[in-house]
Amino acid sequence: MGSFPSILLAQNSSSSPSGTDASYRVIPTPYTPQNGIQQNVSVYEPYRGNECHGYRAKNISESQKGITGILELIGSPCNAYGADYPYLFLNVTYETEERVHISIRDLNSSQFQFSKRHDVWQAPLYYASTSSLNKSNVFYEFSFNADPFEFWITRKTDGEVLFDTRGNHLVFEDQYIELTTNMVDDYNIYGLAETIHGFRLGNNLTRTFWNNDEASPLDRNMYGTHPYYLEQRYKPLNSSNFTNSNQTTYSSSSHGVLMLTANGMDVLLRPKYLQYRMIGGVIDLYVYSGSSSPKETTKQYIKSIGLPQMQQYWTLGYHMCRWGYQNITEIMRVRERMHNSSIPIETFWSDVDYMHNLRDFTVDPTSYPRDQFSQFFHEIESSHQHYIPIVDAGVYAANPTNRSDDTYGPFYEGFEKDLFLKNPDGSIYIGEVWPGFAVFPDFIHPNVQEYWKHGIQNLSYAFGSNSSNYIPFSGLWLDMNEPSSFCVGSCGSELVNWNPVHPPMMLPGESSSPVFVYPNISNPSNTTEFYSAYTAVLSQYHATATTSFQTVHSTPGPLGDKPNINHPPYAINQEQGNHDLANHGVSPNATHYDGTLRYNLFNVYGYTEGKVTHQALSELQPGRRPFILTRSNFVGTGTYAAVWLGDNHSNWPNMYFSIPGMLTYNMLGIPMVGADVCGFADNSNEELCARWMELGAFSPFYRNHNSQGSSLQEPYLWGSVAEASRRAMNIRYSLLPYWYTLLNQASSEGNTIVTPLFFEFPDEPHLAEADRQFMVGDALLVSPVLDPNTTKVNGVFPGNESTVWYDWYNHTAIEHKPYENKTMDAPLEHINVAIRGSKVIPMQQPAYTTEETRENPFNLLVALDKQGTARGSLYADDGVSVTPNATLWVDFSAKSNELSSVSFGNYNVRVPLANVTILGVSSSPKQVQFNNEAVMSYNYINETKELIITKLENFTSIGAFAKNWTVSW
Ligand code: MIG
Repeated sequence: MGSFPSILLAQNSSSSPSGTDASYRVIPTPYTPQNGIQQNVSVYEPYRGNECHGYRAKNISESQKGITGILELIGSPCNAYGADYPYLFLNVTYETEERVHISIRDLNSSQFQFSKRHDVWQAPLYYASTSSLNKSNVFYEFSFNADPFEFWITRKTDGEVLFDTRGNHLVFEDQYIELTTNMVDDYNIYGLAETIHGFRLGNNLTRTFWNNDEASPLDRNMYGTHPYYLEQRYKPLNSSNFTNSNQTTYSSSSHGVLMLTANGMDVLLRPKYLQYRMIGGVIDLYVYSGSSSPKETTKQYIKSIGLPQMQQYWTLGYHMCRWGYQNITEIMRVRERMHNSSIPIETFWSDVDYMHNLRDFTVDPTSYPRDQFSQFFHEIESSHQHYIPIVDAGVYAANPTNRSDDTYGPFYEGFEKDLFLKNPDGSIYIGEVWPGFAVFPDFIHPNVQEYWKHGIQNLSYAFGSNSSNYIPFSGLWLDMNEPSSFCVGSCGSELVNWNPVHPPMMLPGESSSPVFVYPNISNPSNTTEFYSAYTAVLSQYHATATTSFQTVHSTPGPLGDKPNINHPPYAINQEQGNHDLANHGVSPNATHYDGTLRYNLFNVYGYTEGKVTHQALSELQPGRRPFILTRSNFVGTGTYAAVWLGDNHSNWPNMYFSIPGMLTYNMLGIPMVGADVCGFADNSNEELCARWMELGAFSPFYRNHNSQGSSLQEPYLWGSVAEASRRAMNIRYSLLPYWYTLLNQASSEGNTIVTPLFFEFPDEPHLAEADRQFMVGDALLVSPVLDPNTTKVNGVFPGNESTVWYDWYNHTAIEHKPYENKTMDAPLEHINVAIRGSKVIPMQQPAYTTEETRENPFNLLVALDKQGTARGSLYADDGVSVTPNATLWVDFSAKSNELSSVSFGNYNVRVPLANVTILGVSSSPKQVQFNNEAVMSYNYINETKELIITKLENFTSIGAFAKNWTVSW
């Protein structure tokens, strides 16, 4: 985005939100510099660590549970990027059979220790130690050399060295910590989110961790932080026992590595090594010894950071969003047109358009009036549809000289209770976001929970609810929570009595001169009626705001002489212009209530907002699974929220990158994830949007979202997009029981919902890089078209020659050879999907909403392998409760011409079973039986070798899985 020279302010006149009659004034001296101070990115500068000689280990004491010792600096301090600690404390703990924790910190604990802040971040890995564990029964071995200190971790079962610092010295300074592990050649690692990159990261990449509001910058830091990678290794096997051609066969193994910190860091991926360069904190390294199955390794990790929450059933439906729906009527019109086009829509979303003056927890009385809203809510509730509004992290900072601002409760309540981030001098940190100057809730403050819940409750009232028990929205969308701020530093401190109406940059849809985006604040806010009087606070604020807020924070600078918090000596490769850490975000010297600098908690702000919002919704709607979509995220966010991949662009590469994006988040414990379908920024087009609606139907979270200023992209706007959407959604909705079972497996076991090919076929090295195809669960292979101007797509069908794949549409077995890149037909409205032989897939007859689909009969798709066997399962419950009264688990198993269904649990789906379709039946059966009773209606199709059994309702009228049954043929 381009920059304006200064902030534009509305004249003190009333103006309409439609924005034609705006006038502007300009803040005389806003804040300089706009983009912070130029930093020279250290990774591109000559390396300063050459004079560092590492540490030597002393006083080592070994026990069955681990190792402790002291590390002593070798030689004189090298002061590469800070001051070296002369002594360190080493603590190696065998935490579980498969996880070892290496902690290295300074002796006096003056460095910030993230892992001590259980008030901020907690996970099962803090509690997992078992007493029977000892050195001999763990799966790994920790070894070290004392002088210089270096360590390596070996997996006992196969001798693989998983982490190895030999030959690399440790640097441990107050603002710079360096730890390096040697890597195997051409290593395969995945994770280290969030960035836009292929799924396999390669060995020529610098990953920077600094949560950042930026639209899809290739390879650069973005909204989330996950300093975890999974490494997959292949070993050639003796090739004597193999039958096909001259290809080698392989075995494989995987392990995982987490560096648990919220501090900024660069991670250098290089051909021979991987290097952590952290600008603060301590070392909390967790190595997971893994497994021959990358799925198991992933479960080890996800279980340790916290299993993802279970989502409500309806969240699997199709979501429609746009920034720029001018009024509620436009949304109601979308509802009508979707319906008229027979394209399902489950959830309507509102971006900031619904807010009054872009302020959190308010609703615009003119364009989103309450009476129309209540009609809207009434209508969508009767049709089982949903609504989700956005909430931004920045809360409007009231103008003390503007009396109409006195009614903005969310600011005054937080001000009174002292809940906003501070400047180092104790004044409130005032940045700038959509509503103008804004303050940022301190989401680790002990009292922030009540405040935030109050805000959400008030939002509910603002939408027209008149009961604390009735919340008309079905979830919340948390945006701008890195948090983003459009200026550098506490730019509002001196200027809080001015009302900026336009951020200091161009907005989407604007050309040379800005359009009027922010209405002037002259109408009394509709928040008036639901906030109690803050009279005392108001006068305090009015009195102090013009004096104490004027402390100068406009130029971010060092906090004393040393350390330099905003401009540390090691400059990480932060993406924003000039690489200034404070650029486009809330600066590192902003301070939490207890004095903790954001510097040390920088990457967890969005995580903590998600956690607090989750708790608030849990209290407001007891027993119901909260649905939260958050942009910024951290290790463990999946416990509280779903994630979308942020601002992408309406182009083909961005559509492709959505696949590695969702695969990566799935292996990081945030399975409910998806990209803005059809693309956010720029204009989408018919072909792209058709392909993307198809692909999106196979993402766990399926939402079309579009930027203000971009042309409309609702799926009914183009014939082919409408048709592609109907077809793909028909598949998605028919698979809802399967998707929901996957959600359950993700939240109970740490499974992935969408799965990379190598997770299912780990012994095929050619799949290590495969990210243009993916699997849904372990039974469906999706091969989307990711390029323009083509009706063909290439894809592989993994497995060996005995693996069978069936085409989703015509049910024929697909001819394929191992390693073959096969070309398939892919007309514009068609997405290729294959079913893996050996799987049973539970389905339901699709309807317009997920709720209506739940009312329809079940079908089973049984895809036999070459031995005539298949397995599958189904999970079902009420779809909303945190702790359902009853649950159902069903195991399906087919062998020797018989399919059995065995149920566990008391939940009754109530609807019957209608059809069972069996693929790979070699010949027409003599008879078909349900529990030994003859079934009359079935059809064997010789060309496709499928047996279609219908009208099973008669046998299952009390509920498809209320009793165990068998079907034989
Ligand atoms: O800086 O609320 O990622 O989904 O539409 C733009 C407006 C702010 C960024 C989000 C995007 C949303 C937009 N927001």
